[in-house]
Amino acid sequence: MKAKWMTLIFAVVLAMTLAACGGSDDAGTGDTGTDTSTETESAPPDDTGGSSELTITAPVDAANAGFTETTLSAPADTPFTITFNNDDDGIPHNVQIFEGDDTSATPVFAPEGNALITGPDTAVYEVPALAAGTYTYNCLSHPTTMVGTLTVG
Ligand SMILES: [Cu+2]
Repeated sequence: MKAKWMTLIFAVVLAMTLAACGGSDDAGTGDTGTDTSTETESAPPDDTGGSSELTITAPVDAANAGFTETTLSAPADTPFTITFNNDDDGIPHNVQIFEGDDTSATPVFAPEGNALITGPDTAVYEVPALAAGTYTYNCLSHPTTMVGTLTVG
């Protein structure tokens, strides 16, 4: 009998704890109004300078739909990674990067051996440091439809 009570009390305390953590929007739990700094969500890095861990996704029908991300930014003079998610079942894609918008030039980054990955699959590309500027990225197999702009700065 005592054990059952303990279990019940524990369950109630647990439920209250979870409820307390759950939402910041339901007032009336007796908290004082001084809402100083309840939840400081880890802010994602904003556009200034860009992230050194980029993600590019090829969705289903990417050959027509293009990449999910068509504009990205990365820090200048700093190596960064691109996690490339190919969600396009059975279709090979990749990501290569060109300086400016001349995609007929030699890419400043291309996967080793110009490798394509067939979805569903993920590749992590290690991109060397790039100088500040505007770059274009595309897919080797679908260079006109799968294209985006990378701002490095
Ligand atoms: Cu492609």
